[in-house]
Amino acid sequence: MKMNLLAGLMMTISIGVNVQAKESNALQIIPEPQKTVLSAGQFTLSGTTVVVCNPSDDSKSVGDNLVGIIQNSLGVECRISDKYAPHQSAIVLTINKNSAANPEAYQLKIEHSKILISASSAQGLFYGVQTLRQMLPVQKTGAGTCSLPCLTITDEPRFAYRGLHLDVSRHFFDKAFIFKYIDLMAMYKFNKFHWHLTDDQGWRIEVKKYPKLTSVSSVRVDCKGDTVKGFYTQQDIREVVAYAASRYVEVIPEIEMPGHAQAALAAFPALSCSGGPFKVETTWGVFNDVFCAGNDKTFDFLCDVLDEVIPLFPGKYFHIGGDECPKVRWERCVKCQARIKAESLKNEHELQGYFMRRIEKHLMEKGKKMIGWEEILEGGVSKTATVMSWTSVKGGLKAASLGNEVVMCPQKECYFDHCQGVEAEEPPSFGHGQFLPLKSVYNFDPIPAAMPADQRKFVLGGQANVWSEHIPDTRQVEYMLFPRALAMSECLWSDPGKKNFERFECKVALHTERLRSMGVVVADSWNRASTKEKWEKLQPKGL
Ligand code: TNX
Repeated sequence: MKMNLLAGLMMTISIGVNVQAKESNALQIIPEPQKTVLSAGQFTLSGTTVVVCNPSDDSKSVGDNLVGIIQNSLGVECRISDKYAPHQSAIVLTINKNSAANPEAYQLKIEHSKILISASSAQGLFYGVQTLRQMLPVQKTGAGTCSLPCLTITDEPRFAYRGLHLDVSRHFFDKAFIFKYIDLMAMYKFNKFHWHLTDDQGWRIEVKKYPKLTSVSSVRVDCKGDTVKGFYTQQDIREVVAYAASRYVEVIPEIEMPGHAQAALAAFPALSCSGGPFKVETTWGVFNDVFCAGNDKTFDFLCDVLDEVIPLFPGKYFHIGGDECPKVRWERCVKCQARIKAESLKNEHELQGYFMRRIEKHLMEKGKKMIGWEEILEGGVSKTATVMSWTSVKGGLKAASLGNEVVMCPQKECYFDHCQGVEAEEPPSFGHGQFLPLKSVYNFDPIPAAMPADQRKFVLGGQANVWSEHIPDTRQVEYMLFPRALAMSECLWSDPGKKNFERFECKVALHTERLRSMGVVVADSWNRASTKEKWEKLQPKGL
């Protein structure tokens, strides 16, 4: 009898837990945590809950962030305290400075009367808070209270580099949107914002020494006669960088060279091989007029630009582009040919190598690590450069075999300007026939199966790229980003062994609701029969 009672009791607990689990947001975290152990009971979060942190370390700023999140969700303002009183309803934030754990790792423990979030750094603590945030009600309730199931989450990222990119050259998105972008990134534990600031169609960053870069290079009149313009002042940039830093996001600026430079050449035609004239480009593609590699004035100009831009970005990396640089002008340029001779280079590809290495030297003198698109492998790359592999994973495989660090963003899985459903049912996107549905993103692994085990350590992580040729406004950026960014965040953070697309789809439905309630546009394309059918059709048939 006694045994039966106990068994019955156990069953009630386990049914209780299951029912609770099914209904709870707590088990629908994106990116999926490494380990979640559910236990019986629940914690009630309310206005009387105290957020406990140590005023003498960075837990205080994370605590302030948490108070804001709770206020926003439940409509109550929790008090911050530096002392924990037993039996008080509390969320205790602790930084264990002496711990050798990954600074991005955290533990989140929900008990009956308190929640404990601990990490070895404020960044880890911040991620614990982001996880807790996803457990709060999806809609702002203003109810003043909510229940959370008792559990323990032990979590850390798979990759240190978890990037999202945004092209602000082809279309310009203002500072307010960049803040929103960074907020959304942080919510899903991305930590690198690759800001594509210059290209043929627009230069978007103020350089005081060269005011024409903004007065001329940031303005174009498109084929419909509409003016597309905009740039960030240095003050704007400082604000964005500080905002990102408070959310543990490093901003990586990109200044494109030697190709994709026509906007700059429109203002400074003397830095090209032919001397111009040029206009800020109004169509899309790859253009032949690039910076002249034989003219020392090109390097003087670029180093001046870098010298002004570098101090605005305290992060480790600086992106110098390097992609899609046609060599036709260099082939016919007296100065470029003289440079090839003087430097004993074999051809124009080696001239590109010379260009990149000369710029890298300057960056290194200023304490920056150069990162560039895979074409920087052309004509010899230095060991210290980081390579972004974009046309496929091949560039990344080659870079890793040379011992260079790699960020994987192969277009087949990481180009969010590509169509996410059947083309006729989607807004205009890049190219024709490009198809990148949610499921393909979800199946992305930054470590290709073909990569030898001893080279895998060179893969820092991955990134999704949002090129904006066909993205005229911020609503469209959000549409292209979500829900695919959710899949990318799992690819970069979570254990690939635990991937399960059906489970992920359920989470996406919940997160769609949450994001929409925050005013974010989220595409439904993944959930259409036509998208699923197209995806199935494209799968290789079994043997
Ligand atoms: C290739 S990726 C480019 C961009 C385009 C993009 C469109 C890369 C390094 N270059 O200039 O915007 O394709 O998908």
